[in-house]
Amino acid sequence: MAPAVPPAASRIAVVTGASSGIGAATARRLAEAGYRVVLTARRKDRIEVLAEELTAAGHSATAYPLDVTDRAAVDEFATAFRTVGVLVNNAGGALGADPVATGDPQDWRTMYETNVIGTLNLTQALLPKLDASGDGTVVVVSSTAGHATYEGGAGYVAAKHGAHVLAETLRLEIVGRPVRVIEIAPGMVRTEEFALTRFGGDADRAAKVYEGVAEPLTADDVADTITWAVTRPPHVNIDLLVVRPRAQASNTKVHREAR
Ligand code: 8X3
Repeated sequence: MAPAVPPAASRIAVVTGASSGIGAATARRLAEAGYRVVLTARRKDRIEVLAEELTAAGHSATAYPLDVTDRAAVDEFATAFRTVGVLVNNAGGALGADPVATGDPQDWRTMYETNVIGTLNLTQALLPKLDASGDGTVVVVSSTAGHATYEGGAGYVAAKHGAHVLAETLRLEIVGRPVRVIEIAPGMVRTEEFALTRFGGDADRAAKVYEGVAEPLTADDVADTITWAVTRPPHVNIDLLVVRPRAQASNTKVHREAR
């Protein structure tokens, strides 16, 4: 007989990149679903404010400043837990939209480090704790950029393909163990930082990404999707969920209203 699965209230959910956007929205949703959320990100002040807000609302939330690319720090972080129910690998992002011919190799490296190695670090460090929970879930927040390319996607597309393959390979390798691997691949999501970071703080360029798009997804739309997938019964594994706004048919086919 399968071991009894503890209720969400006794389960820990670790969310990386929880300082803003999809990560912060996911931490909020999982806390509301009853998980004890652990918010991690490099920006201590932001996760502390969110943890305080969630705690004041009666949820269980703690902040733990962490750079997912720092393996020693990740290993130290992992020692804080006996079991972990859910790991949401959300930290990552895009830098630049240059063609392959002229893209900055340092940007490529940074994107690989955050989107792929960061996910690898957390997943390796917490896998024994997810196993120990008797019903663990690893979520990889990849992107539609991990499933098809587009001009100018370059280093980001390459890194997100890496994150996708990590999820797919891990699922094959740990089948039979009590850990699910869920990949959520969002398309166009309008967050306060994603496009701004990609374009080095150029607000006009960032705004153009969403220009004329009636309703890009919000961070909360994706958080809702993640929370839905995570809260399915333990035997149900949502392998891969692609979520886009209605106005986006593919990475390159987007309906934009004329102004
Ligand atoms: C974000 C989707 O289209 O900007 O992960 O690559 S896209």
